[in-house]
Amino acid sequence: MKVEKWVDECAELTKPDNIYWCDGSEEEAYSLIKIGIEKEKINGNPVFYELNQKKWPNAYLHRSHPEDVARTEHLTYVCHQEKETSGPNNNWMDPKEAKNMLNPLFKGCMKGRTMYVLPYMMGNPESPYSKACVQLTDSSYVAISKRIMTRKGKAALEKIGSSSNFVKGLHSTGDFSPERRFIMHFPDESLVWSIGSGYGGNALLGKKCFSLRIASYLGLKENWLAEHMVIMGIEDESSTTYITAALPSACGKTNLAMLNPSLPGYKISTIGDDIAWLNIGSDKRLYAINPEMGFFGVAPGTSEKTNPNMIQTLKKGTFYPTLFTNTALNPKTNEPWWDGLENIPENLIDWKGNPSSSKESAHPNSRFTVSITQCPTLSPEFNNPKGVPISAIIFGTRRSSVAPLIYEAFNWQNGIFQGCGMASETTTAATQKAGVLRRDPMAMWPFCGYNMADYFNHWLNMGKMMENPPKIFFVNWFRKDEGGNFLWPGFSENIRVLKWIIDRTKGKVGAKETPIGLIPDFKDLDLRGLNINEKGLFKIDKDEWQKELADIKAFLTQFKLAGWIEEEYKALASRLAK
Ligand code: SAT
Ligand code: MN
Repeated sequence: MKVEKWVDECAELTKPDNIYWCDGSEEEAYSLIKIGIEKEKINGNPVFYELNQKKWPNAYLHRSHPEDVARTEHLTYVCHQEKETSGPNNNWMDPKEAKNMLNPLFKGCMKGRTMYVLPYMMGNPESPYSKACVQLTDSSYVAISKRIMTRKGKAALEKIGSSSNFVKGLHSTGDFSPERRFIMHFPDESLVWSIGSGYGGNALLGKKCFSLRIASYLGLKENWLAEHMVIMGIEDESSTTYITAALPSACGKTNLAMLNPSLPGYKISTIGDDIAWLNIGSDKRLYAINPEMGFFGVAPGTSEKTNPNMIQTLKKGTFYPTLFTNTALNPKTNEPWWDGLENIPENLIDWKGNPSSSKESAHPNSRFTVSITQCPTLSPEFNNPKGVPISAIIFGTRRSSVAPLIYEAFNWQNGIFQGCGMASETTTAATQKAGVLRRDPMAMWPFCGYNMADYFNHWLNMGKMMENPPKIFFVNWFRKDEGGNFLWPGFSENIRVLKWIIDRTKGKVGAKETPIGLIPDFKDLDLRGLNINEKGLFKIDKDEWQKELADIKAFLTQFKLAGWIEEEYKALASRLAK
């Protein structure tokens, strides 16, 4: 269906007062901000507040509806024709039934409001891997966020032309009620319907909904991968090595993507902090592009110390606005505040708009939305249509015990198997209890748009299609000692771990074999100047790992698994039994 016809149909259903086609221009961004400041309301309050423009140029504060602060995984559905195709990892509803259920919610939901038509590209329009999309929304916050996070504007419409080949997203904030909130994916139609939330992952439909859930399914059919990954370059004295790293939400991907190396002689370049599309090039190597144009990162903990490059990015101020969502506000200076910035001011306004003096006055999942073009470490390869060649893949978890700081898989198949069983402690990025261990294969549990049993095989097959598949590594920055203190300093010191990874990809250093994989010889891991308990960081506790084995088994048995997974499982069990 052509764009205009689809827009008309959606307008017929939702009945907006006006329809506004966005062109992605600078003036348009200002006029949308103005609408958000002066006209549109959420819960009776303005959508945007202007912040101190001297200190935070072009920055605005947004307070969400208080019940709309994170992804809602229990209200997110992937509606393939068959339940089996969605798998045990997704909520499922028959597509017809889903539309019948949502139709009454969308009916007339934009009365008295404006429908913004947002044409946008995921990826450089010049890239064979990019995709053209159109999102409809009744939220100025979403319209502006998409300008920051995607390549919004005419290029997408030009790309689409008169074809019906584009990704469709219909979004309304509805009445914000979690009772009437649904994020519904229809992969067969490359279509998303989302209602009841304005939160990033629920409402910016180019992000998790398309670039991961729907794109992962396209990837299965077209031999590529859509992954929840950082893409970065690490330059040493001889060359730049590109890697990707998958970590669950709110586990430090943004900090990693632009880390400030503590070791001399290293330089980081940033390509992406959340999503990687991985394709096999004509030379049979793996290449990564970041389909996004911005960062949607967690504010609390972001500081001069943990991520100076992000503070610079946020303060740069160009014609892209910068949004702060649900941070606290220092009313005296009209600046955003969260734990991590300079000392706590005497008086604060918390994320809900109430006076506060607490360190927790920003919501733990409060976020910034900022253009990647403002990042001082942005890679010159960011716009390369081919992407960058990947030498190593990292799977990272947040675990206070069990998982060592770093280890390397024995080979591709072994690495994919261990990726399938990986687990991480939950965070506030989704409305769930935080700190609970859950299995999160490749950090994709909430984002894989089809049956994960098929996803595991797809990963294996991708390896077979490459000539020299990247080496696979596992990291855990979050291990703690008996006293509950982190064993690893993290942040800029993570370069020490990345250095080992690069040295391994270049064949410069050996490794020690353990039952779970290869760990560094301590002489090869540069820990100079740190006071580190290596034994604690690398301990592989037999009892803990026996329990881990049982947990992995219990998790994997919900899938119909191919033989290679069982083989790898048995081999791991027997190595651990020795
Ligand atoms: O889902 S978001 O993209 O809003 C943030 C995250 O959970 O990774
Ligand atoms: Mn994410």
